[in-house]
Amino acid sequence: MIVRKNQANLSAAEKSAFVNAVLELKRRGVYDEFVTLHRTRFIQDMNPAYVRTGHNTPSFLPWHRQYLIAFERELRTIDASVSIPYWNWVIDRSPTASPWTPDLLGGGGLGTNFQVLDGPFAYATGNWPITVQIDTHPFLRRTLGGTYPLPRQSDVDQAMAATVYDAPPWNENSPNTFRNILEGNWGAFLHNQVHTWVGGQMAQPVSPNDPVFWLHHAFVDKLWADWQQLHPASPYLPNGTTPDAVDLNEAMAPWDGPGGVTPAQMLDHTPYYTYL
Ligand code: CU1
Ligand code: CU1
Repeated sequence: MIVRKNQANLSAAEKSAFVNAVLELKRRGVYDEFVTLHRTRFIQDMNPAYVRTGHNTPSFLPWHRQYLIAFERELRTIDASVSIPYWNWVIDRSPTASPWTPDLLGGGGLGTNFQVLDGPFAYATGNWPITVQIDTHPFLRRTLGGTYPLPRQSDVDQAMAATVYDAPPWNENSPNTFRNILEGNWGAFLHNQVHTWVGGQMAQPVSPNDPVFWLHHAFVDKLWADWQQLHPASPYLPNGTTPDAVDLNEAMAPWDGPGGVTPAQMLDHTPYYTYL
């Protein structure tokens, strides 16, 4: 059974196992395939010619759940002891404490380019060139702290108090729905705000270039699981044949070929992993 742990509680051996598996996927080119997949998805999600599947849409949560499961599977082909840790940004708010330490993700960016200079993902190590880009910086960048603070418990509570999963118009304007509050478009500013707080590549469609992406989304995913427990009678919506949104039993691009992945298949995470 795969158990995802709080990054703040990882042992030195668990940290290095995670880091080493990530670096090996990068070396093999697999990591950048994941970055490309996310960039393509994000750009298509912003293009009205496509049905949104990953962002500003109900399937934001199941889409990223499947994306993390696929990435975790790859990590475990390198080291079967590894799982994706989660970063509880409500509690672990310091830009100079874990996960921003040299034994895990390295620290914030420095200088006019906000280049990350320490830890396993610093450019000088030669192990972490940014090759899937939006801008032309070949190195990992972070502007930890940004303009707005990380979300607080009261923000999370606002999402947890929502009683419906999602509602028309099924996008960034859906009023007071769990998905839209957690995604960060309504009321409290949660998931999106964390991307902005980290800054650099994390604030771009190529956000998985920063390995904190996985830790951030594992926590977002955990909050979804927590909300499901609190609201067992509130189903995934929409569940019909809604245009411009992925319904419960429709497959989510790019996993919409044979054996495609639907939100219905993603509602229960426990066959895949649990949270500690
Ligand atoms: Cu995303
Ligand atoms: Cu995200």
